[in-house]
This record gives sequence, C-alpha cells and structure tokens, in this order.
Amino acid sequence: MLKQIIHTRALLLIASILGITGIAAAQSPENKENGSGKTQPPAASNPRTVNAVQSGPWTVRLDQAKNTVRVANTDVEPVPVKIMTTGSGKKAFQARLVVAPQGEGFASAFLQIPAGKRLIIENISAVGRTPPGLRMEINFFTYIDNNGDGVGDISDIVFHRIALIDQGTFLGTSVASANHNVLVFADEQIGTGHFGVTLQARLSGSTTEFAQAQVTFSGYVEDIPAIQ
Ligand SMILES: [Ca+2]
Repeated sequence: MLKQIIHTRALLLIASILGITGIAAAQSPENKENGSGKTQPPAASNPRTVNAVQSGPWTVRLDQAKNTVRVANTDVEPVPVKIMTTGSGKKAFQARLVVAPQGEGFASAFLQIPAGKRLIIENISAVGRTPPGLRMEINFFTYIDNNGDGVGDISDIVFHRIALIDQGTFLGTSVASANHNVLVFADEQIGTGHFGVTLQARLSGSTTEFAQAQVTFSGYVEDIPAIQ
C-alpha cells in the first residue's frame, strides 16, 4: 500500500513538471509565430515590409557615383521624356508691337528678329482698343522654310490669328484682350532672304477716334539649324 502511494505521488510530480514546461513552450515567441516551435523565414511571396510613412517633405538624393534614374514602364506605356539642351545660342526674347488701324484695311508693324536666328514664340499677350461699336481683328505672320528648298518664298509664310475676348468699355474705349500659349517658329533668314514678324490689325469700320492693337511676344531665339 505504501509503495502504491509513493508511486502515485511520483506520477503526479512528473505530470506537474511536464505541465509547467508545456505552458512555457506554448508562450514562447517562436510558438506565437507559427505554432510549431520553429522560427520560419518570411515567404518570398509575402515578404515582410515596413510601412514607411513620413510627414513633411521628402528629400531623395541620387548616388553621385551612379547618377541614373530608371523608370520601370513598359514599351506600350512609355514615360514621356523631354531632353533639354543648352548652349545652342538660346537667348530669352520679348518684344511688343503696336499698330493703330483706322479702317477696314490692315495696318501693320514689323518685328525684327536678330540676324541669323530663329525666334520661337511661346506666349502672346494682345489687347485691342476701339471706339464702342467697332470690333478689331488682329493677326501676325512669320516665315519658316516649309517646303525645305532653302529659298525664302511665298510658301514659307504662316499666319497666326488671335482670338480676342471683349472685356467691356472703359472711359469710352472698348477693350478686347487675349493671352495665348503658342508654339510659333519664325526664321530671320531663309537662303539669302531675310524675314521678321509682321503684326497687322483692322477695324470692322472706319473711325478717326483712338484705336490701337498691342501684342507682346515672349519666347527665345536660337541658332537656325544647319540641316532641317
Ligand atoms: Ca522655301
């Protein structure tokens, strides 16, 4: 009987030790991860990532030794890239022309382009001032060797119309204005011929009162390419 009691206590002690060990094992970090007691590396299809969130501006620096940027786009979805070149004689250009039409015939003014240069006009700002009841038409024309024959001829002339919008009447003068982003090429020289920008304006009727068109041209000049 005594032997049986001792044997039973021994079994209870062993069971108690095993139970404590089991609880400790169940609470270990490894078992929390995968329940197997072994730490597994992250699967390639489900890599561990860090949610990188930062308030305020980001600063991204290029490695000066490599200094390249690659954009992973497909051929059917290319990223538009504009190559900027410098040192080709580019120079900012801005000029204003004024004409004072008095009737339905065109009055004109001439803008000289620097010798041997191509003027690229990127913006025009225009205003037409007329007596109330009259309207004004404004346009300008330029030249570029459109037919590529190296000769300045009538086929090289190009017209550009300016769409004015009525602004109202101010102190007895009606005002219409426009501001357009444009892309206009104007060569000063084609072959042996020399050209510029001609502004012209006319009225929808005759008047002896004040009428005036002003156009500001903004852009740049550069060397005319040798081969076009
Ligand atoms: Ca030509």
